Amino acid sequence: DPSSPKSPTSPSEKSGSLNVTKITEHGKKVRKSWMSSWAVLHGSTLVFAKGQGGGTSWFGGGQSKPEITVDLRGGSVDWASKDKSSKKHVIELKIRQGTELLIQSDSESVINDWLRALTDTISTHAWE
Ligand code: I3S
Repeated sequence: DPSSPKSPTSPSEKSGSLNVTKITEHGKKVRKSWMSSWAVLHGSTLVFAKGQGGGTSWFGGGQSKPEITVDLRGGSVDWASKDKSSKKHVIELKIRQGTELLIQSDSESVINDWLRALTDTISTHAWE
């Protein structure tokens, strides 16, 4: 749609391996369940699909949902405070409807790139 205010060179197209868990749903704290996932950012939609990439075995993940889809519009993202997780390189993503996720990678450059992409995406879609 050429009349769309969205730039065709939007930064919000990205994919890669990330670890993810919900920590809050509908404003209520939920039990952490880290999931090794393949994350795909497309427009303002971010999808975490289970079981592709990562390959680390320390997540358990037996009770994980196979997929998490989030709408980033109106959300916020920043580094997670230390009390949210003992892991390194953790991002906290707050989205609509009282949902909070933690996103983690063992790679500092990977997580830096994701923080930049998510920050850019949220500001790009701020007026929708
Ligand atoms: O915030 P918590 O409760 O320390 O999070 C840990 C738990 O989710 C733990 O699972 P159990 O529900 O079996 O205790 C996970 O194995 C840990 O990874 C969680 O802590 P980290 O610091 O890794 O996010």
